Amino acid sequence: MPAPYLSSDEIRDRFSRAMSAMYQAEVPQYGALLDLVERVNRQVLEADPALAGRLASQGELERLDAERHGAIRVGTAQELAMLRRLFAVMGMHPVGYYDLSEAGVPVHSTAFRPVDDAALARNPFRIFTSLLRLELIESPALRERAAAILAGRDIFTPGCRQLIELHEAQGGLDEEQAERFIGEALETFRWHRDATVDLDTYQALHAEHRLIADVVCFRGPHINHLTPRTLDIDEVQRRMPDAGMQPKAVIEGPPRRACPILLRQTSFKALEEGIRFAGERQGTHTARFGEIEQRGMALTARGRERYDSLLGEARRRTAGLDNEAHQRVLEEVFADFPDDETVLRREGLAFFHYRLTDAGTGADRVEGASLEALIAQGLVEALPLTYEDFLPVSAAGIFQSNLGGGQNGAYAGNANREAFEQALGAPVSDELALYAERERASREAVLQALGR
Ligand code: OOG
Ligand code: NI
Repeated sequence: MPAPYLSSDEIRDRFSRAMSAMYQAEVPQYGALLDLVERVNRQVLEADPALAGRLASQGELERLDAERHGAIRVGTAQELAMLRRLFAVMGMHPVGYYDLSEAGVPVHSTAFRPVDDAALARNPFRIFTSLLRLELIESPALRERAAAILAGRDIFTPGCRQLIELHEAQGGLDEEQAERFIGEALETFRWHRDATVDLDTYQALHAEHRLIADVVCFRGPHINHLTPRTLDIDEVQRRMPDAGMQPKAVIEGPPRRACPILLRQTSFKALEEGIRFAGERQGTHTARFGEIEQRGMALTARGRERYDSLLGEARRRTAGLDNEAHQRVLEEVFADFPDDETVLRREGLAFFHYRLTDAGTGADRVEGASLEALIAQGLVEALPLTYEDFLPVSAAGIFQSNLGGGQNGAYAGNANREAFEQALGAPVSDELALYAERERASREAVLQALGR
């Protein structure tokens, strides 16, 4: 009998742990961030037994500090398309299109992530993946130089390519193959102290944009950060300096709220690291950092529109403010956004998962009652769906805090989802449609269970 295949969830789970171990060994300060997050999470749970109970009942406690995402940047369509096949082995599929040119960064991006309820519950690990847009480089000579350097590298090991093909051919990987795949795939994300170019070339590309140098001058798309989940992002931000980390100036995203929405993020700034360049002259490169995130509920198109407009209003008033003042302005502006689960649901601002309560599970058929009535009767409960994606304005803030503030307004207005999908070799899923479908399926299931 052939050996059974591992589930893609299992492979993703093992891969994310292996990636975490590799990154902690490569960037000791990231290990210090994990320790700080762990301490703060423990204190939050001690101070809030109700929260601890809720997380325990959702099976969240064991893997609280496990990474929720990482990020890489690649240089060519071929690299991106192969990554799509690599991530598919782990049940991670491209969701969403993010145009960062608007924020002065010459990339566009997607998130490779699990999509269904069970896979997300098992391990929601995702990778924010950006494709460099050489076409936005103004100088034809520099553009051609960069393209030629990229054409000369292969970011995948031969073993990795073989195992991806094997997975596609047989529909899975057994234990031994999966372990080999994880080891080979990890090589793509490893840091290389040796640049593939000399310092002059690096500096010429860096002068156009640091990100271009980061993508073009190395053998592979080193993982540039990993991001654990914190239960109190404000506290971790406050304590970072004492733990020897320099936090970015402000926490990105919405303010602290009773009903958290979307995603709040902050990071410690990228470290300057010594690089061995070809030739005599040597130098450094600044790319790798550590980030933390706190996720809230996914918003509907209507909720998101409100969020974007309030965030825009707040940003007109927060330029140059420190984090405390920044958060105060956000809180003031977001006072207009409902902060009550029932209101958010009734006004169609957020997505929910419906499930039977214990009373609902034991109940007889209920004729003709609306979902609202079933909730009022205590037979059905609505739990907010967690936001699983990213926020372009926040992502731009993270990019910029690690790029020495360098910006280029000339890149703006260049969204090109079609070109991205063509490079990827597949369409990206619409994140809102995914949440809507999960909500719809849960609503159907409870209505059907109650015999309507
Ligand atoms: C990705 C920055 C975006 C996030 O969490 O929004 C990101 C990068 O720097 O490559 O990771
Ligand atoms: Ni990130």
